Amino acid sequence: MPALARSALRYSARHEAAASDSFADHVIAGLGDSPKWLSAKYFYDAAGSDLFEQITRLPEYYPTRTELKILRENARAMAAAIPLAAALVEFGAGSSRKSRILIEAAPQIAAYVPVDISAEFLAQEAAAVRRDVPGIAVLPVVADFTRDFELPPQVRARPRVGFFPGSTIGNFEPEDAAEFLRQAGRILGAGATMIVGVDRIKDEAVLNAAYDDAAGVTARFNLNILARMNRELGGDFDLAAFRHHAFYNVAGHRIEMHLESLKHQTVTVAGRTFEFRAGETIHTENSYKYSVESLGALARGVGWLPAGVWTDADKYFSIQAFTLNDLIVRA
Ligand code: AVI
Repeated sequence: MPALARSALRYSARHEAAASDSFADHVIAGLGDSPKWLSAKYFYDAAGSDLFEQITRLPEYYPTRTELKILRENARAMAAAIPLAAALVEFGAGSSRKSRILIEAAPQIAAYVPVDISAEFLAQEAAAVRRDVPGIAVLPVVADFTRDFELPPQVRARPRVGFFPGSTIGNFEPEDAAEFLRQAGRILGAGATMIVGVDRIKDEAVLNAAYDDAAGVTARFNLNILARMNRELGGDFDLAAFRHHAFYNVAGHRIEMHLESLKHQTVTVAGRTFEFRAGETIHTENSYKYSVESLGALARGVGWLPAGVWTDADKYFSIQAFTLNDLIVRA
């Protein structure tokens, strides 16, 4: 299951404020709005998480394999940005696959702190890292990493390095991404470093293909949210009456994913009835793309100063390091 699956990732603070934490309330708020929307976090039930794993292996979906390649090829240089006896704090621990590349290249990392909302998944990952990397203190924290949480007391005296791979930051609205980075600075504290993986702005055709693959896996991933509403909220969505629509919004620097109603129809879900015009869409996801400069500017605005950039030959993806400007944080 991907990191995003288990974290209570918000589609946007505005949308979050419109709905409570329950799926039913969220659906009622999102489908009752105009234009209609649903939070991307609801993609990731068991079926959706499995489909996302399939997406990461698609020929068109370059982000996962490109980030792994950048990590493998530059792990030593990244290790140089990690202080002696540091604690590596991973926001949304994923499968720890990416952290392990850093941990292997940087034996000075003394503690690994994966932060995730799923206690069961965290315990499994923590046990695996303890088994494979003797000598490292593994200190999992069960928390929603998009909200405030406390680091374990054992790492407070250590230099702290945050790690947020996977371009998950791109699924936040930019103001929420800035708020996340500001909060990460507060949690990690004075002297911290932050390493962020992010998808870059690139040729529209490459982006469009990555989110509308020939095998139709991303379409199934998007449509699964309708199936999930049918399963969990007594919905009667006819999946054949909607189509996956993904496109790069050039001015907004983001991929938008929508589900488009193919006809005029009425759907019942969560005990309510919603009308769809032919061609009307439910906006299900934004995936923002950043240049090195635009992520740098966003981070700088909340106190993080650029400290390193690693990328691939095609300039498709970047991993960027930042250090905390303690003066701004204390102000
Ligand atoms: C998890 N996240 C970074 C993915 C992305 O690329 O925005 C989710 C995704 N949506 C469609 N394909 C992949």
